[in-house]
Amino acid sequence: MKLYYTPGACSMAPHIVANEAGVPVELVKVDLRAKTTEQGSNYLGVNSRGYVPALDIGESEPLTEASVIVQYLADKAPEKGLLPAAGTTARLRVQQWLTFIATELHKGFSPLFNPAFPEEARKIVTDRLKLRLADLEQKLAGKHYLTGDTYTVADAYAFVVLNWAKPLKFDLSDYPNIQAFLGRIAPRPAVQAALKAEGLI
Ligand SMILES: N[C@@H](CCC(=O)N[C@@H](CS)C(=O)NCC(=O)O)C(=O)O
Repeated sequence: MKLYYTPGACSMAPHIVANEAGVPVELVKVDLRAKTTEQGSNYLGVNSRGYVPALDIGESEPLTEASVIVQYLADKAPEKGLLPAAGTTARLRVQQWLTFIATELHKGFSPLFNPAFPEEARKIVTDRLKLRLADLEQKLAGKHYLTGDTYTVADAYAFVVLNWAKPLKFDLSDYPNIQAFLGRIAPRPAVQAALKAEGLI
């Protein structure tokens, strides 16, 4: 299975989950500006939306959307416990977090990477993001991971997105629970292997 990724992007969430699940993926690096793969082919031919991640699952259309790809990969190795079984409330809780991360955190942080994003808008987006982070901070109190004591695909996705605070110089010092959460996930071998493979450490 080919996983189309860009170093440090949200595609690192499925990369980490593939490592955690022990599902082998062939990494294909994408240049998001040029919309080309490292082999020089047109990435728009893979994903017409031009964004990563995309996972080639042997069908005519690749699987897209980080929050969905991580579930697909986790379901390949249910014994790893990265995602509760379908039909359970526990699974819905993980999906609730995945949607929160995708729509509130991921899309909250991503415009801040755009140097052309106007300063006024930057403040509005940052203020909203801080509200979400304050809520997350509370929800993490007394917990190891988002849903409790068990590490799931949602934690991997949250780790990747919250880690963007570093390159964005977004101060997380008001959020000690979030910092501790990141500190718990970073040393995981699957995370370290993904960071290494993407050339980030
Ligand atoms: N809805 C997609 C969004 C993915 C996304 O925003 N990917 C970013 C990298 S983190 C990207 O490829 N941006 C380049 C672009 O949109 O052209 C998802 O949830 O996976």
